[in-house]
Amino acid sequence: MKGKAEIIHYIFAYLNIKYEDHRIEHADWPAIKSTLPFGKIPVLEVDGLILHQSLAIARYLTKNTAPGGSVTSTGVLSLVFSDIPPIYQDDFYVTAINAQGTCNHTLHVLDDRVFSELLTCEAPPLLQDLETYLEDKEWFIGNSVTWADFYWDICSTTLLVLKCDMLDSYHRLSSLWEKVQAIPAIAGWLQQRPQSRL
Ligand SMILES: N[C@@H](CCC(=O)N[C@@H](CS)C(=O)NCC(=O)O)C(=O)O
Repeated sequence: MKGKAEIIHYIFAYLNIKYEDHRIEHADWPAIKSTLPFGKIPVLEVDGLILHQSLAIARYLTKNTAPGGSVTSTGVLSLVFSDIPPIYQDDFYVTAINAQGTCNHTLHVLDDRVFSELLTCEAPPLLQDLETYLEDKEWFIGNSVTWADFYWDICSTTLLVLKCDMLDSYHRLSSLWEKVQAIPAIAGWLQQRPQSRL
């Protein structure tokens, strides 16, 4: 599984932006959490300003760049980012981490029934919509990769950890996932990224 920061790592890798990556040890987290806006990571410090919320940071970093997509893609971006996030929402995500036994969160834990309903009832129609939308296009939006494709790739990685046959019926989405991972800058990041469970 990959955490909320992963989209930012993909964008940094693709745009070849140099950055300092500060990972937090579990024991240090409570003290750091209280200093952060909304008590969550990732945050990105730019010229002394602390930016937070992973997708807002992604939009900021890709503004006016090719992986940001074009203005006319706004509708499509909202499709991707309104429909997929239910699979990747904060509450769902925390539950998923708990299910994996990787974390000790006690807040916002959904029960197993809600979790499995999300995976088995809510996710398939969303995936089918995305599969249909993708049609025979190479990328979700326009003629080149955008961060919508990166985001899809990261969502897929997590979905497959949670349910390994999750994408079996969605061949276009599966091949998009593979295509993103084959982009040299992304492949390079996948090889060099820390081997963490998140
Ligand atoms: N809405 C935030 C949520 C970020 C989030 O859930 N971060 C998790 C790690 S991936 C976190 O900080 N968990 C620790 C905690 O809640 O104490 C975003 O999208 O950036």
